[in-house]
Amino acid sequence: MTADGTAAKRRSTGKAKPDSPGLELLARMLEIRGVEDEVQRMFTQGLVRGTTHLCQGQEAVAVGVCAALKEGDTMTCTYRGHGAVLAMGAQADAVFGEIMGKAKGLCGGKGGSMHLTDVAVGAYGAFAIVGAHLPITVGLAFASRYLGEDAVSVCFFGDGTTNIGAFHEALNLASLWKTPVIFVCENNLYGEYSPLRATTPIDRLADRAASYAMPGVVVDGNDVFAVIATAEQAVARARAGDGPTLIEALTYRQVGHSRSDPAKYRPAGELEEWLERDPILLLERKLIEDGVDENQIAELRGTVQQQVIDALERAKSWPEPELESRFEHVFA
Ligand SMILES: Cc1ncc(C[n+]2csc(CCOP(=O)(O)OP(=O)(O)O)c2C)c(N)n1
Ligand SMILES: [Mg+2]
Repeated sequence: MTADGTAAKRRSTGKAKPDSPGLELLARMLEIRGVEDEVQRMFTQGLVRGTTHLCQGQEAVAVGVCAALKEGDTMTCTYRGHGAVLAMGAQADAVFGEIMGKAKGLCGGKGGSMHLTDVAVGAYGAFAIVGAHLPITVGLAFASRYLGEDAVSVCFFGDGTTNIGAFHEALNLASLWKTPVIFVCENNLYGEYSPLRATTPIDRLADRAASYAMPGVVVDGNDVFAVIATAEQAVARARAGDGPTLIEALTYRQVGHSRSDPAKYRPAGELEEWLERDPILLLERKLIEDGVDENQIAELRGTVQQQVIDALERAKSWPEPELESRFEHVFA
C-alpha cells in the first residue's frame, strides 16, 4: 500500500491538509498525540471535569480505519475515544472544550471526556460502558441498509470488551443480518490493570470471528498503512452487502489506564519495546524512506503542535455553560 494509493478514496476530515497523503496521515496522528499529551497535563492541573482515558500509542488505528471511510459513514468508540473522534474530523478546540465542561464543547460540556459525540462528522458517540456501543453500531449499520444507503459503521473497542456479552450478541446479529459493520478491536494488551492473558484463554482475539462466520483479521495496529489496507477490505465487504469483519489491531497504550495511573503493573522493558514501534515514528521513518524531506516532517510537527496549543487556548477562553442549560437535552 503506498501513501498515494489511498489518497483518492480518503474521506475528508475538513482540516488543513499538508501537500501529500502520507503527511496528511502524519498530521492527523500528530494532532491526536498532541491533544492527548495536553489532556494529560490538563488533568494534573485540575482542568478536566471528570476522568480521562488516553490513547497515546494507538493513533494509527483510529487514523488508519477512519481514512478508509467515506462521507456518510458512521463511527462509535469508547471512553478511550478522543483519537477516533478527532480522526473522524471533530475540531480539537471543541474536544478540549468538552473535556473542560465548556458550553461550546462538542456536547455543550455535558458529556465530558468519555462521551465525545459529533454527529456532524459521523461520530455517533463514545461510550463508558464496556461493550455497550457494539449493538448500537449494529443498529446504525442496520438503519443504513434499511434506508437503502451504502454507509458502513465502524465500532472501536478494546481487547477486554471481547469478554463482554454484548460483543458476542452484536457479532452474531451483525453477521446473521449481514449488516455493514467493521468491528475494530484495539488489542492494547490490558483491560484496566489486568493483562489480557489473565482474563482471556486465547491469544488471538480475531479467532472469535469464526464463531460468527465472519472474517477475523489481525493487523499491526502501529502501521497506519497496514491498518488502512485491512480496513479498506473490510469496508468494501461491508458496502457490498457481504456483512461484517472483525479486525484485531495489535497496539499498545503508552500511558496508564486512566487519570494518573502510573501503570506499575507492566513488566519491566515492555513500554520501551513498544516505544521503539511508536506508530508516529514508524510512519515518519516510512515517509523518509519514500523520499519525504526530514525538514518537512519537523515543520509539520511544529505546525500541528501550534494548532493544538491554539485550540486549547481558544477552548480555555470559552465561557462556562449557563445555569439554565442544565435543563436542556434532558428527557425527564
Ligand atoms: C460493563 C462494564 N464493566 C466494567 C467497566 C469498568 N471498566 C472500564 S474500562 C475497563 C477495561 C476495558 O478494557 P478494554 O476493552 O481492553 O479497553 P481499553 O481500556 O484497554 O481501551 C473496565 C473493565 C465498565 N466501564 N463497564
Ligand atoms: Mg485493552
